[in-house]
Amino acid sequence: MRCFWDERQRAHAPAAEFFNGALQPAAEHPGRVDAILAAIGPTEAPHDHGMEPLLAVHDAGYIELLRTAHLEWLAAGRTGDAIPYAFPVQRRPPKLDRIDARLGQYSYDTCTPIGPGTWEAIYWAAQTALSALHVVKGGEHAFALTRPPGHHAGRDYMGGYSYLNFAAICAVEAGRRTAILDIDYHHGNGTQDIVAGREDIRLASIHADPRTDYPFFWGHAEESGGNILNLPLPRGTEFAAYDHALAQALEWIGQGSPELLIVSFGADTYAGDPISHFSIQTADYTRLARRIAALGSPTLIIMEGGYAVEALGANVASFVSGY
Ligand code: OKP
Ligand code: ZN
Repeated sequence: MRCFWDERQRAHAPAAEFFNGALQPAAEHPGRVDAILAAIGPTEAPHDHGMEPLLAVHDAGYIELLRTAHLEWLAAGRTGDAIPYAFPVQRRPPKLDRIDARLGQYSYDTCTPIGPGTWEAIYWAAQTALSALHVVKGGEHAFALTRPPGHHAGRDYMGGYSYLNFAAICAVEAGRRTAILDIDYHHGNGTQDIVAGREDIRLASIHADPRTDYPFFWGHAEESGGNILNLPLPRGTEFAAYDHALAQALEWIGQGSPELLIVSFGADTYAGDPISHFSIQTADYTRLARRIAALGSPTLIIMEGGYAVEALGANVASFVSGY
């Protein structure tokens, strides 16, 4: 399988994330990709497809914030990464200039810091995904090694370590009947918000029940309907139950006869993941990938989460080998 990666994605290197009432070492760090690169073999560098595909999905004001927030943060006399702390829950924020207000307006959590290299990393991650998409439009499968993840980012918000929604950007750019299968441990709320109601894109997601797990406010079974299918599973879920949900998701996806499949792949369903609670084993990823491959659609695999760095390379290689 052709694999795409760009070194500039390393430029996003958050020092810490605010979680459980304290600053913690960031779970999403550049070391994750070293493990994956060592396991998957040679990669290709992306072409630059420019801003247009990004602006087809994301709000221009939000993109402007992503590009400039860290400079404004420094200009305000701050050090370190920009982190929001106040959020406009009244949903009609006045137009404000202060950097803290702007950060809050375009985000929903405190675990998604913007550092000096964040824009460069996410821009090239998007280009990595778009370059892999190009190959898939030609009928082959491809893997886009993207980081930080993207599936929590909405049209005009960041959150969950995500800033640009690579899966949604590629689904919209594809211009075909496209299915997105999100198998990260966490519900892909950003993808759901972006694609909900679209005739040309369906989204099936298998994830931890949001009654117990992040992102809490999205991903409940009752949100299914139209082009969205949510299959939440309890903490502790093992291969058999997961595989059953996957069969359901694939049957529903197949009913839409997709010309192209995008897999938002998170290896954080792994039993040893430090921030997640499913029980998938390394060898299971090959079986899951085989089942997905049997759908028969050219597939773009986009990397989302996966934080057990010591097993991450083996888990990703196991999944990719199933294709
Ligand atoms: C991103 B992706 C734990 C904080 C948990 C954020 C989870 C983001 C997951 N240190 N909150 O879906 O893997
Ligand atoms: Zn995740």
